[in-house]
Parts: sequence; structure tokens; C-alpha cells
Amino acid sequence: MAKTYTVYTYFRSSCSARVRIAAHLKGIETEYKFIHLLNNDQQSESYASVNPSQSVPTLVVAEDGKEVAVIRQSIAILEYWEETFPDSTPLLPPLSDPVARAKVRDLVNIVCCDIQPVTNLRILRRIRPAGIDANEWQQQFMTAGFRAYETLAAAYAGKYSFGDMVTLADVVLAPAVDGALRFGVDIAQFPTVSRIAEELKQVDGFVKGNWRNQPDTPEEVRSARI
Ligand SMILES: N[C@@H](CCC(=O)N[C@@H](CS)C(=O)NCC(=O)O)C(=O)O
Repeated sequence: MAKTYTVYTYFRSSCSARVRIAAHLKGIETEYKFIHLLNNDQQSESYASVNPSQSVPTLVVAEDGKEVAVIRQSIAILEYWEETFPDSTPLLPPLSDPVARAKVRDLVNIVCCDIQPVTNLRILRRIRPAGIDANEWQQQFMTAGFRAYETLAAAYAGKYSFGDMVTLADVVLAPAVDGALRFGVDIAQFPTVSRIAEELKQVDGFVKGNWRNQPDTPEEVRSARI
């Protein structure tokens, strides 16, 4: 009963990167289907019928060629894999330590609930015509989010965001830092976040899941500084 995992992804999407990184860390083989967000593939009728949120990622699980599940939110995908493959590079502290798990999830939610939704492509497309400076907007919300992350991580971190284990917090943090650098956020003002982001660059799964190393990354963008 071989299961296959197909991920709809876009190289620049931080939400897609979470899923790519987790798959590499856990050794889950995935196939990709590419959704070009700037070309509005996410709004096409065919993709919207797969994911009515018109966003990436989406995970399609098939067993012996037959679709058995479609999961349409990045954190639901990460938790599904965590529950399906709990022993293959666990990305949450053990069930016996619910406080530790909640702390990791606090960090995860700072990125996934407080930063990403208000800095998403569809928001930028809505504010730009209203004359709002998109870079300033991104910097404000990202900086506020990273400040909160820094405060918690300063207390929780070891080598990574929560002690010395790579967790879901790191999985969502690394792509968020890449996005923040693109918009000129001064990450250096957050020493714990900066240090962890540097550490994560040494971890194979993070390198393989990085936006620079995707099959749909255009060559001219791949070599860009940020
Ligand atoms: N809550 C969703 C958010 C997904 C999301 O917003 N993805 C972005 C890319 S990171 C997207 O597809 N944006 C397309 C758009 O805004 O049109 C998740 O975690 O999967």
C-alpha cells in the first residue's frame, strides 16, 4: 500500500517552503506541481477546485494511485505528517510534555497567524493601489512579529528555536526570515532569530527546501542576493 505525496508549491511561497522543508527533514518523498502565484495560477478554476482558498501549498495523498486525502493548509499538512511519521525526525516535543509542545506552537503561530496572513501577496495587491507603501507595510508587520518571536525564543532557544531540537517553529521561521530579508527587514536587531536562521542554513532539509533550490525557481532569480 504505497502512499504518494503530491505538493502544489511555488518557489517563493513561505507556506510552501514549510512543507518542502518538513518533507526533506522527515525523508518523505514528494512530487511537486507548480503554481505560479504571480501569474495567478492559484485563481484558476482548476486549482481553485483543488484548494478553494486559492493559495499554496496543497498536499494530495494517494494510495496505490487512488486519491485518499487532500490537505489545504500548511500547518494541517505539517501536523498530518507529524502524526503519520512521529518517529522520523520528530518536529514537536513528545506528547508527554504538552507545555513544551504548546511553546513550540506559540512560536509557529506568531509566524503563521500574525506575520504571514497580513503580508501575503493578496494583501500587497490590495494595498498598493490604495497608495500604501508595501515595503513599509511588510517591514512593520514582520518586525512586530519577529520582535514577539525574539522575546519568546530568547527564553526557549538552544541551538534552535526550542532547545537543541529542530522543531516546527524552525520549519516556519526560516522561510519567514528569507521573506523578511527580501523586504529589507533588519533581522540583525533580533539576535536570537538571526543566530537560529544561520544555524538552520547548515541543516540539509532547510537547504533542500529553500526557495533558491527549487525546480521552478527561475535561473535569474536563483542567483539573486536575496
Ligand atoms: N493559511 C494558509 C496560507 C496559504 C497562503 O496564503 N499561501 C500564499 C503563499 S505563502 C499564497 O498562496 N498566496 C496567494 C495569494 O495571496 O494570492 C497556509 O498556511 O497554508
